Amino acid sequence: MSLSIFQSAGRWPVRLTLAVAALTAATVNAAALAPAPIILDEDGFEGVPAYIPDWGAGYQGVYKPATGWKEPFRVTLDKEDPHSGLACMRIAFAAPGEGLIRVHSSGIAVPENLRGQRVRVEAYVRGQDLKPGSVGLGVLQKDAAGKTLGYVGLEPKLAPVAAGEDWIKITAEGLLNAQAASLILMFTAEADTAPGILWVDDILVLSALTE
Ligand SMILES: [Ca+2]
Repeated sequence: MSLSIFQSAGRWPVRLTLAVAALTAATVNAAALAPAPIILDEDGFEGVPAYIPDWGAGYQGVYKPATGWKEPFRVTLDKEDPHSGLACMRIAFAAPGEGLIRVHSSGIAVPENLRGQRVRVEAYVRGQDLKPGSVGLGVLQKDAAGKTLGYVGLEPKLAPVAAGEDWIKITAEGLLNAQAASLILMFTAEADTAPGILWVDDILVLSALTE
């Protein structure tokens, strides 16, 4: 079997053989420059009871578990139309407020060898009645002592949420601070975006050594 493949390959025109060889070399180079990403965290909001234990939320300087808020927003687990599995997170901006609303994950550890390297956060979102540009996903960094090091890319809305009603993937990507020992995923919303709803599912946090 392998002999016949080898024989037929031997009959390929020289130009085609060279093209295949060049393509193979390019693929190998790309693989060398982009090591396989390492999964730091995943969250599909599955297997969670009637609440979302690990997410918190803040408004006007008050931070508490995400499900502890009733006004001006409400965070729940939603089983109506998740991107995958049986559930997703739903953030309903019920009444207009002032300033910013922040709904955030718990801390995600960054191993020492990945600090200062690239990070990529992927999430699936859909929205209803959200003002364009009013909500975005950012990645807040903290050092080993818990001190805030600021957002990746200095941007609280590194991945803006489009206002569409279909599930779409958003990606927040950038270089980590060399001291970043943990990350917090933060959905930041203008409090005056209400009324509107944001759904979130299938979050993936990836890191990769960049040489
Ligand atoms: Ca899910």
